[in-house]
Amino acid sequence: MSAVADTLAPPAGARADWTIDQAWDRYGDAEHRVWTTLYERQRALLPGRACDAFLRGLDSLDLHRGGVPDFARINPELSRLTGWSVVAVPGLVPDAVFFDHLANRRFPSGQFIRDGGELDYLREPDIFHDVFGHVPMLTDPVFADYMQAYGQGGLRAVGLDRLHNLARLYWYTVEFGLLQTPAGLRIYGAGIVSSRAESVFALDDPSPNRLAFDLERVMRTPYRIDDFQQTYFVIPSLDALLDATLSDFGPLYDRLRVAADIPIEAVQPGEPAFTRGTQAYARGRAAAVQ
Ligand code: HBI
Ligand code: FE
Repeated sequence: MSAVADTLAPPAGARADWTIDQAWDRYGDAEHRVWTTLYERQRALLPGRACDAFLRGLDSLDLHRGGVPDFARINPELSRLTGWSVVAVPGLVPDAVFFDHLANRRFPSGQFIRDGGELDYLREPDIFHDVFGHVPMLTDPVFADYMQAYGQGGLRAVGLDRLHNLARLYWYTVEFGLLQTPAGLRIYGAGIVSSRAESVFALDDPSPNRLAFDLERVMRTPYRIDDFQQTYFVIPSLDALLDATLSDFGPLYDRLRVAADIPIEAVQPGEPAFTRGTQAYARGRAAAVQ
Protein backbone atom coordinates (compact mmCIF):
# COMPACT_ATOMS: atom_id res chain seq x y z
CA MET A 1 0.00 0.00 0.00
CA SER A 2 1.41 3.47 -0.83
CA ALA A 3 1.85 5.95 2.01
CA VAL A 4 -0.96 8.10 0.61
CA ALA A 5 -3.39 5.18 0.55
CA ASP A 6 -2.49 4.35 4.17
CA THR A 7 -3.24 7.87 5.32
CA LEU A 8 -6.57 7.56 3.48
CA ALA A 9 -7.48 4.43 5.42
CA PRO A 10 -10.82 5.08 7.14
CA PRO A 11 -11.16 4.66 10.94
CA ALA A 12 -12.43 1.37 12.35
CA GLY A 13 -16.14 0.97 11.74
CA ALA A 14 -16.22 3.31 8.76
CA ARG A 15 -16.65 2.20 5.17
CA ALA A 16 -13.93 2.67 2.51
CA ASP A 17 -15.45 6.07 1.62
CA TRP A 18 -15.31 7.03 5.32
CA THR A 19 -19.09 6.96 5.70
CA ILE A 20 -20.80 5.44 8.74
CA ASP A 21 -24.43 4.70 9.56
CA GLN A 22 -26.16 7.70 11.14
CA ALA A 23 -27.91 5.33 13.58
CA TRP A 24 -30.61 7.94 14.13
CA ASP A 25 -32.48 5.80 16.64
CA ARG A 26 -29.47 5.95 18.96
CA TYR A 27 -29.76 9.72 19.59
CA GLY A 28 -31.05 10.33 23.13
CA ASP A 29 -33.54 12.95 24.36
CA ALA A 30 -30.72 15.27 25.46
CA GLU A 31 -29.27 15.29 21.93
CA HIS A 32 -32.67 15.95 20.35
CA ARG A 33 -33.17 18.79 22.83
CA VAL A 34 -29.81 20.37 21.86
CA TRP A 35 -30.85 20.29 18.19
CA THR A 36 -34.25 21.85 18.93
CA THR A 37 -32.72 24.56 21.15
CA LEU A 38 -30.15 25.50 18.51
CA TYR A 39 -32.69 25.29 15.68
CA GLU A 40 -35.27 27.51 17.38
CA ARG A 41 -32.60 30.10 18.34
CA GLN A 42 -31.35 30.42 14.79
CA ARG A 43 -34.79 30.20 13.15
CA ALA A 44 -35.91 33.21 15.21
CA LEU A 45 -32.74 35.19 14.42
CA LEU A 46 -32.22 34.51 10.70
CA PRO A 47 -35.19 36.14 8.88
CA GLY A 48 -33.72 39.36 7.47
CA ARG A 49 -30.19 37.95 7.94
CA ALA A 50 -30.03 34.65 6.00
CA CYS A 51 -30.58 34.73 2.24
CA ASP A 52 -33.90 33.58 0.75
CA ALA A 53 -32.39 30.38 -0.70
CA PHE A 54 -31.27 29.34 2.79
CA LEU A 55 -34.64 30.07 4.44
CA ARG A 56 -36.52 28.29 1.64
CA GLY A 57 -34.24 25.26 2.01
CA LEU A 58 -34.68 25.20 5.78
CA ASP A 59 -38.46 25.10 5.41
CA SER A 60 -38.56 22.64 2.51
CA LEU A 61 -36.48 20.10 4.48
CA ASP A 62 -38.65 20.48 7.56
CA LEU A 63 -35.57 20.43 9.87
CA HIS A 64 -37.50 21.51 12.95
CA ARG A 65 -39.61 18.40 13.28
CA GLY A 66 -38.49 15.69 15.72
CA GLY A 67 -35.10 16.86 16.96
CA VAL A 68 -31.90 15.71 15.22
CA PRO A 69 -32.87 15.19 11.54
CA ASP A 70 -32.94 11.62 10.29
CA PHE A 71 -31.00 11.52 7.02
CA ALA A 72 -33.31 8.75 5.78
CA ARG A 73 -36.19 11.25 6.20
CA ILE A 74 -34.59 14.34 4.60
CA ASN A 75 -32.62 12.69 1.77
CA PRO A 76 -35.61 11.81 -0.45
CA GLU A 77 -36.71 15.49 -0.57
CA LEU A 78 -33.13 16.78 -0.93
CA SER A 79 -32.45 14.31 -3.76
CA ARG A 80 -35.72 15.24 -5.49
CA LEU A 81 -34.76 18.94 -5.38
CA THR A 82 -31.11 18.82 -6.51
CA GLY A 83 -29.80 15.24 -6.53
CA TRP A 84 -27.83 15.78 -3.30
CA SER A 85 -27.87 13.51 -0.26
CA VAL A 86 -26.36 13.75 3.21
CA VAL A 87 -24.04 10.97 4.40
CA ALA A 88 -22.72 10.51 7.95
CA VAL A 89 -18.96 10.53 8.60
CA PRO A 90 -17.04 10.17 11.89
CA GLY A 91 -15.56 13.69 11.66
CA LEU A 92 -13.19 15.59 9.33
CA VAL A 93 -12.21 13.36 6.41
CA PRO A 94 -9.12 13.66 4.16
CA ASP A 95 -9.39 16.30 1.44
CA ALA A 96 -9.45 13.75 -1.40
CA VAL A 97 -12.32 11.86 0.29
CA PHE A 98 -14.18 15.10 0.97
CA PHE A 99 -13.87 16.33 -2.61
CA ASP A 100 -14.93 12.96 -4.01
CA HIS A 101 -18.15 13.06 -1.97
CA LEU A 102 -18.93 16.62 -3.11
CA ALA A 103 -18.14 15.74 -6.74
CA ASN A 104 -20.80 13.00 -6.43
CA ARG A 105 -23.39 15.24 -4.70
CA ARG A 106 -22.95 13.62 -1.33
CA PHE A 107 -22.50 16.03 1.61
CA PRO A 108 -20.45 14.47 4.46
CA SER A 109 -22.01 15.42 7.79
CA GLY A 110 -20.76 14.85 11.30
CA GLN A 111 -22.91 12.35 13.17
CA PHE A 112 -22.40 13.74 16.70
CA ILE A 113 -24.07 16.82 18.16
CA ARG A 114 -22.34 19.25 20.54
CA ASP A 115 -22.91 19.07 24.25
CA GLY A 116 -25.73 21.13 25.78
CA GLY A 117 -23.16 22.91 27.93
CA GLU A 118 -21.18 24.24 24.94
CA LEU A 119 -23.90 25.45 22.59
CA ASP A 120 -21.80 28.31 21.24
CA TYR A 121 -18.33 26.83 20.94
CA LEU A 122 -17.35 24.17 18.45
CA ARG A 123 -14.00 22.42 17.90
CA GLU A 124 -15.07 20.34 14.95
CA PRO A 125 -18.17 20.50 12.69
CA ASP A 126 -21.05 18.68 14.37
CA ILE A 127 -24.38 17.67 12.82
CA PHE A 128 -25.91 21.06 13.63
CA HIS A 129 -23.13 22.93 11.79
CA ASP A 130 -23.31 20.52 8.87
CA VAL A 131 -27.04 19.87 8.48
CA PHE A 132 -28.49 23.17 9.70
CA GLY A 133 -25.60 25.23 8.28
CA HIS A 134 -24.75 23.55 4.98
CA VAL A 135 -27.68 21.41 3.81
CA PRO A 136 -30.44 24.03 3.25
CA MET A 137 -28.32 25.79 0.59
CA LEU A 138 -27.97 22.44 -1.21
CA THR A 139 -31.68 22.66 -2.05
CA ASP A 140 -30.87 25.61 -4.33
CA PRO A 141 -30.09 24.31 -7.86
CA VAL A 142 -27.36 26.92 -8.55
CA PHE A 143 -25.60 26.45 -5.20
CA ALA A 144 -25.98 22.68 -5.58
CA ASP A 145 -24.12 22.94 -8.92
CA TYR A 146 -21.46 25.14 -7.29
CA MET A 147 -20.77 22.62 -4.53
CA GLN A 148 -20.38 19.81 -7.05
CA ALA A 149 -18.12 21.96 -9.26
CA TYR A 150 -16.08 22.77 -6.14
CA GLY A 151 -15.65 19.05 -5.41
CA GLN A 152 -14.59 18.36 -8.99
CA GLY A 153 -12.11 21.24 -8.81
CA GLY A 154 -10.78 19.87 -5.54
CA LEU A 155 -10.15 16.45 -7.06
CA ARG A 156 -8.18 18.12 -9.85
CA ALA A 157 -6.24 20.23 -7.34
CA VAL A 158 -5.31 17.29 -5.10
CA GLY A 159 -2.37 16.51 -7.38
CA LEU A 160 -1.23 20.16 -7.44
CA ASP A 161 -0.11 22.15 -4.38
CA ARG A 162 -3.12 24.46 -4.69
CA LEU A 163 -5.25 22.86 -2.01
CA HIS A 164 -4.65 25.72 0.41
CA ASN A 165 -5.98 28.14 -2.23
CA LEU A 166 -9.09 26.00 -2.75
CA ALA A 167 -9.61 25.72 1.00
CA ARG A 168 -9.70 29.54 1.14
CA LEU A 169 -12.35 29.61 -1.61
CA TYR A 170 -14.44 27.12 0.41
CA TRP A 171 -13.90 29.08 3.62
CA TYR A 172 -14.84 32.51 2.21
CA THR A 173 -17.88 31.22 0.31
CA VAL A 174 -19.41 27.95 1.58
CA GLU A 175 -18.47 28.63 5.21
CA PHE A 176 -18.44 32.44 5.58
CA GLY A 177 -19.95 33.89 2.42
CA LEU A 178 -22.24 36.93 2.20
CA LEU A 179 -24.65 37.69 -0.66
CA GLN A 180 -25.64 41.11 -2.00
CA THR A 181 -29.42 41.54 -2.35
CA PRO A 182 -31.69 44.56 -3.04
CA ALA A 183 -32.65 44.42 0.66
CA GLY A 184 -28.99 44.51 1.77
CA LEU A 185 -26.29 41.94 2.59
CA ARG A 186 -27.50 38.47 3.49
CA ILE A 187 -25.73 35.34 4.83
CA TYR A 188 -25.32 32.13 2.84
CA GLY A 189 -22.19 30.74 4.59
CA ALA A 190 -22.79 27.74 6.88
CA GLY A 191 -20.25 28.79 9.51
CA ILE A 192 -22.10 32.08 10.01
CA VAL A 193 -25.68 30.87 9.70
CA SER A 194 -25.17 28.09 12.26
CA SER A 195 -23.64 30.53 14.80
CA ARG A 196 -25.87 32.83 16.82
CA ALA A 197 -23.12 35.38 17.53
CA GLU A 198 -21.57 35.42 14.08
CA SER A 199 -25.01 35.72 12.41
CA VAL A 200 -25.09 39.17 14.05
CA PHE A 201 -21.38 40.07 13.86
CA ALA A 202 -20.98 39.26 10.16
CA LEU A 203 -23.71 41.73 9.11
CA ASP A 204 -23.85 44.38 11.84
CA ASP A 205 -20.42 44.80 13.45
CA PRO A 206 -18.20 47.66 12.13
CA SER A 207 -15.07 45.60 12.84
CA PRO A 208 -14.72 43.26 9.80
CA ASN A 209 -14.11 44.21 6.19
CA ARG A 210 -16.88 43.31 3.75
CA LEU A 211 -15.30 43.19 0.29
CA ALA A 212 -16.53 42.35 -3.21
CA PHE A 213 -15.86 38.69 -4.04
CA ASP A 214 -13.02 38.11 -6.49
CA LEU A 215 -11.78 34.55 -7.03
CA GLU A 216 -8.05 35.32 -7.13
CA ARG A 217 -8.30 37.80 -4.24
CA VAL A 218 -10.05 35.20 -2.08
CA MET A 219 -7.49 32.53 -2.93
CA ARG A 220 -4.68 34.86 -1.75
CA THR A 221 -6.36 35.71 1.57
CA PRO A 222 -5.71 33.70 4.76
CA TYR A 223 -8.63 33.09 7.12
CA ARG A 224 -9.34 32.67 10.86
CA ILE A 225 -10.23 29.21 12.14
CA ASP A 226 -10.46 30.23 15.80
CA ASP A 227 -12.63 33.34 15.82
CA PHE A 228 -14.94 35.59 13.82
CA GLN A 229 -13.62 36.44 10.36
CA GLN A 230 -11.74 39.73 9.91
CA THR A 231 -12.85 39.92 6.30
CA TYR A 232 -16.04 38.66 4.59
CA PHE A 233 -16.47 38.47 0.82
CA VAL A 234 -19.74 39.43 -0.85
CA ILE A 235 -21.01 37.77 -4.04
CA PRO A 236 -23.47 39.60 -6.33
CA SER A 237 -25.45 36.38 -6.92
CA LEU A 238 -25.20 32.60 -6.58
CA ASP A 239 -24.94 32.46 -10.38
CA ALA A 240 -21.83 34.66 -10.25
CA LEU A 241 -20.27 32.28 -7.72
CA LEU A 242 -20.99 29.26 -9.94
CA ASP A 243 -19.66 31.07 -13.03
CA ALA A 244 -16.42 31.85 -11.19
CA THR A 245 -15.71 28.16 -10.67
CA LEU A 246 -16.54 27.11 -14.22
CA SER A 247 -13.50 28.97 -15.60
CA ASP A 248 -10.19 27.17 -16.22
CA PHE A 249 -8.11 27.45 -13.03
CA GLY A 250 -4.84 26.72 -14.85
CA PRO A 251 -3.79 30.34 -15.55
CA LEU A 252 -5.07 31.33 -12.09
CA TYR A 253 -2.91 28.66 -10.43
CA ASP A 254 0.13 29.89 -12.42
CA ARG A 255 -0.42 33.42 -11.06
CA LEU A 256 -1.02 32.14 -7.53
CA ARG A 257 2.31 30.31 -7.55
CA VAL A 258 4.11 33.66 -7.58
CA ALA A 259 1.52 35.84 -5.80
CA ALA A 260 2.06 36.79 -2.16
CA ASP A 261 -0.75 36.28 0.37
CA ILE A 262 -2.79 39.37 1.18
CA PRO A 263 -2.86 40.20 4.91
CA ILE A 264 -6.12 39.01 6.48
CA GLU A 265 -7.27 42.49 7.53
CA ALA A 266 -6.06 44.41 4.44
CA VAL A 267 -8.24 46.36 2.02
CA GLN A 268 -6.34 46.70 -1.27
CA PRO A 269 -6.15 50.20 -2.86
CA GLY A 270 -9.15 50.67 -5.13
CA GLU A 271 -10.84 47.35 -4.37
CA PRO A 272 -14.64 47.55 -3.99
CA ALA A 273 -15.51 47.53 -0.27
CA PHE A 274 -18.98 47.45 1.28
CA THR A 275 -17.33 48.01 4.69
CA ARG A 276 -13.78 49.07 5.48
CA GLY A 277 -13.66 47.45 8.92
CA THR A 278 -12.23 49.01 12.07
CA GLN A 279 -10.76 45.60 13.09
CA ALA A 280 -11.57 46.70 16.65
CA TYR A 281 -12.92 43.25 17.56
CA ALA A 282 -9.82 41.39 16.32
CA ARG A 283 -7.47 43.88 18.01
CA GLY A 284 -9.43 43.58 21.24
CA ARG A 285 -9.14 39.80 21.15
CA ALA A 286 -5.41 39.95 20.32
CA ALA A 287 -4.80 42.35 23.22
CA ALA A 288 -6.79 40.12 25.57
CA VAL A 289 -4.50 37.13 25.02
CA GLN A 290 -1.24 39.03 25.64
N1 HBI B 1 -14.32 16.81 6.24
N2 HBI B 1 -16.24 16.05 7.31
C1 HBI B 1 -15.56 17.06 6.72
N3 HBI B 1 -16.12 18.27 6.62
C2 HBI B 1 -15.46 19.31 6.04
O1 HBI B 1 -15.98 20.43 5.95
C3 HBI B 1 -14.17 19.09 5.51
C4 HBI B 1 -13.63 17.81 5.62
N4 HBI B 1 -12.41 17.56 5.14
C5 HBI B 1 -11.63 18.54 4.43
C6 HBI B 1 -12.27 19.86 4.39
N5 HBI B 1 -13.48 20.10 4.89
C7 HBI B 1 -11.46 20.96 3.77
O2 HBI B 1 -10.47 20.45 2.97
C8 HBI B 1 -12.32 21.86 2.93
O3 HBI B 1 -12.52 22.94 3.78
C9 HBI B 1 -11.64 22.32 1.70
FE1 FE C 1 -18.66 23.46 7.32
